[in-house]
Amino acid sequence: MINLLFWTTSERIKAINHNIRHQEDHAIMSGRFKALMTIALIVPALIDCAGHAQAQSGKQVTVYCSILEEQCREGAAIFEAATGIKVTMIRKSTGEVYAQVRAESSNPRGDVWWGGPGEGHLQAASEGLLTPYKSPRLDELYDWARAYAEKAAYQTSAIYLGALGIGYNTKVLQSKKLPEPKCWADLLNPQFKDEVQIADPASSGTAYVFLATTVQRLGEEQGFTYLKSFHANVSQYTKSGIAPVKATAMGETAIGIGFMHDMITQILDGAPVKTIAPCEGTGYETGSVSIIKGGPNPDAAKLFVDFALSPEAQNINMKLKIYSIPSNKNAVLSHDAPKFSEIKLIDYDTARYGTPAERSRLLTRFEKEVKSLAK
Ligand code: S7P
Repeated sequence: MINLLFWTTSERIKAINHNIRHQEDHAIMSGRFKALMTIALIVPALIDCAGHAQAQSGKQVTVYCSILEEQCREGAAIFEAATGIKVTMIRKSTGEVYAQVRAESSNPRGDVWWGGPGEGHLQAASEGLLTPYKSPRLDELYDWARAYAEKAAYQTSAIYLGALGIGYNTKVLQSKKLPEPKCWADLLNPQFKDEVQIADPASSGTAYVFLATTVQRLGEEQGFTYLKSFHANVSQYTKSGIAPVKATAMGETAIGIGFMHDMITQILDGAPVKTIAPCEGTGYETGSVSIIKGGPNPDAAKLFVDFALSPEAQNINMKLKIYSIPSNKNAVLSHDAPKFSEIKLIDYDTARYGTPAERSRLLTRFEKEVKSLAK
């Protein structure tokens, strides 16, 4: 078992907010400067990678990808072009990748696990399913991200942060004469019966962050009381965390629970969606990248982790308008990213809720006591 004890929670929040204020200041750069900076950062790095493309050709790497499909595809294309290493990219939700890595542990097929909230990665680390790797890129990361890797004994590293929030479709609420929710407590309003979508925490890292946020906010017993009432308003538990966000944008559900940056992507695409950080405070994810122990291509896996920690990989989000908070100091942070310094965060404890004892137990309890309830 590795020691995953972090700083005290208030130190952690202070460090995150300090770094993020700094990151947000960076976001005030003019568009032109940002564009120049992106070019200045990407071109030399790609030339550098291309230098060893020859040496790497014929090699391959299998990546289990728990960020969004479009991010996975874009990342594979950039990495292949820069290194000559063929990428087999398989997109699955965080809980599904955890289960697959565990099931394949006697004969691992995957090399890298890219993205998704950290709890699944930390559980895999504790169960000896990952290989420690101290990437040279760690020096480029913000303090919160370096501390995360160090405390995880380098079995996983942080690539982004994302705040959990509520999203709602303003047109649907208006047409059904429903109030705009502002707090987690509002979601228990019987008027919202079957109007809320969230993913299943067993498959989705996003929904597990919601489960862990709820029990940290209210204490476990009261948290489960909340979840049971909330269940009455849930129309369906989807497999992936992004599905409720997309359903909200399409007007298929009035309310969706997801990461605020993913709601913002829909808003920027013109969907009639608003997103809020609930008034009681909210939890957040530490998006992670890890090397799978015993994977068939350990050298290529290291190169892929170096890539995932680089500004080039983290700037893919600028193109796709997916504004999670990058861990690399040289990655660009958009004006449109949720302002972490303005969000009321709870003392969210990724390390504790990523232990096998907590994660497996909470998921089993959720399955038995909440999902099994009649509607
Ligand atoms: O990068 C965007 C993002 O939303 O992709 C990940 C993904 O939604 C996690 O999927 P599951 O909930 O289905 O596991 C997030 O970590 C990340 O914020």
